[in-house]
Amino acid sequence: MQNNLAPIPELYVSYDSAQKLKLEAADLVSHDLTPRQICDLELLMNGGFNPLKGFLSEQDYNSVVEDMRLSDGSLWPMPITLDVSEQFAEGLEIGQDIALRDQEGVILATMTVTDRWEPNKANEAEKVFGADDDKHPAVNYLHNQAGKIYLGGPVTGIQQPVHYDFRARRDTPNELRSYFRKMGWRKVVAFQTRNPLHRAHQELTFRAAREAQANLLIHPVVGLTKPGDVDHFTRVRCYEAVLDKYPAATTSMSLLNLAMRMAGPREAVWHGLIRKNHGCTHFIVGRDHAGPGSNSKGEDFYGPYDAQDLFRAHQEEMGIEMVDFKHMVWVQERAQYEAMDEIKDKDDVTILNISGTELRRRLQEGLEIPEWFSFPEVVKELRRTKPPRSKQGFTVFFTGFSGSGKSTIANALMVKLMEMGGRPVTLLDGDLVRKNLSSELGFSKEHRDLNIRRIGYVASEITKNGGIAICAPIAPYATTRRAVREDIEAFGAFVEVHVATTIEECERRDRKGLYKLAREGKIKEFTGISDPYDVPENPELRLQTENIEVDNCAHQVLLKLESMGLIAAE
Ligand code: PPS
Repeated sequence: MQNNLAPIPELYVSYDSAQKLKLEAADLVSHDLTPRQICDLELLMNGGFNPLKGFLSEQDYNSVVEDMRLSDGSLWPMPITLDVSEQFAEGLEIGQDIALRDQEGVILATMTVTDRWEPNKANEAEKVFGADDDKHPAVNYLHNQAGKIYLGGPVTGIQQPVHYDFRARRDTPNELRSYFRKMGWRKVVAFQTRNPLHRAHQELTFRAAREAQANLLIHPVVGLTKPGDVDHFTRVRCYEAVLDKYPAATTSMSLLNLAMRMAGPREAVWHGLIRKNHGCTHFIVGRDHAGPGSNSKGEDFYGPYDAQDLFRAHQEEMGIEMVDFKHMVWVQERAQYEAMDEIKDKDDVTILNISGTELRRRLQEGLEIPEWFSFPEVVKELRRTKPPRSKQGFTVFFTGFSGSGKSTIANALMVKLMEMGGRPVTLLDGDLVRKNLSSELGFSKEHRDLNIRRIGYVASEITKNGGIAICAPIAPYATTRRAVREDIEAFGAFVEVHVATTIEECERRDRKGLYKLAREGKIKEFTGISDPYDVPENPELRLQTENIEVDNCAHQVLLKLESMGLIAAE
């Protein structure tokens, strides 16, 4: 198979038309795109999602969800939808043009709204992601982040989203096509990745290209990947180091601003179509490609070879060939990487490998990473951004009823941590936050959520920058706590501590006299009396406080932090 490198259609208008359209679009109703929608829009506009011409119509959406095809029959496995709030959707008329803006308010495109509907999200979760289970990142997004209504319609591109980082490494499909044309690369194997590359990856990609007698494109995703992944800045610096290890002029790297869904088999087919659009002829699909990890029962969402099977079944129609990902291992006696299934003398040699989990553990604990496993430049980069856990920032998030003892324990913990020294400590106590950060808020569900999200935001910034944030709000709603956990876990550990003092005991203590007022109906929506509290199901620690000293409670938290490697036993 050789590539056809003719340009593919883009959705952009010419420069002059774009200037004019931009002025006109300033008067349109605007939708502020989410980070995921910006990624989707970029690939829609530059042809990465060819043959899509905009966000899916209702008919195309139904057909994609049910049959992996657009309503005209073309293969397309992933619903690319514009989700918005009910409130925004209500104000629109069918046929109306809207402006699509990035997060700074820059108009990137206009869209003619041809469709507006309320999707059956549970069905989308089942059919597209395989299960209606919030443990799947895309299902979680669907239920807990995406708006209730979808809008569909053709997009007119005005300008590309601006990227200030690694500009020279970002290529549209047509830019890559013309690069391949210029270089005479008629066969190109694409390697998709969201992880740093180590020696085994370098070996397997090099072999894959050699076997297909093709050139190699390292095509990492730098849009949105799985929560908790190494950030793309670090990864790209690592990739650049690895790029030098390939024979000159055989390999290139380009960054793909894709928002992954971690949809396993469907995602593999989607990735293949996107690479086809970028001018590639081959695509490496590995074991558990774009796998989201395990579901809420602890089982994998997809079988390990489901993605390969689905890709293989469609590769002819897609016009891009699958290359098997070889499981490469280090053979100590021969001091080289070999494909596991090609080693004949397995019993006579020492086979070495380090799993992703083991690598993370070694990085977290500052342990040695052998040279046979990775390149020193890569390890250095990873260590620079991921110091051992005992030097990273983290958040301790106390939750419990009013008067449960959260603030007192949090205070004691703060003092103990400050005594230890090493990292700055900030206490975001419920009452303090309500004075400074959330002074205008009341206790409706909406306001409580806003309050907790603000606390979460500040804590995530502290965590990101290597400090310790101690939060002590009531935080009564499980979904909000989960969202905060996700925000923070992107940067460091989130330690949820449920201060499990019973409501009866809190009411008996009634230190602020609020329970009395709540019983008398003088304070409305009072947690535990007239407003719900979702008991945390799996907190890192649950503290019983009755007849237990504050000092002891704080000490239990310290022990937990120590067992998690967050504070080092010096
Ligand atoms: S929340 O739900 O997490 O936003 O609450 P939080 O910011 O932690 O604020 C709780 C403190 O406000 C006082 N208070 C109330 N609590 C619960 N429900 C109602 N309706 C209410 N009205 C006022 C109460 O003193 C809480 O203080 P703590 O420190 O938890 O005892």
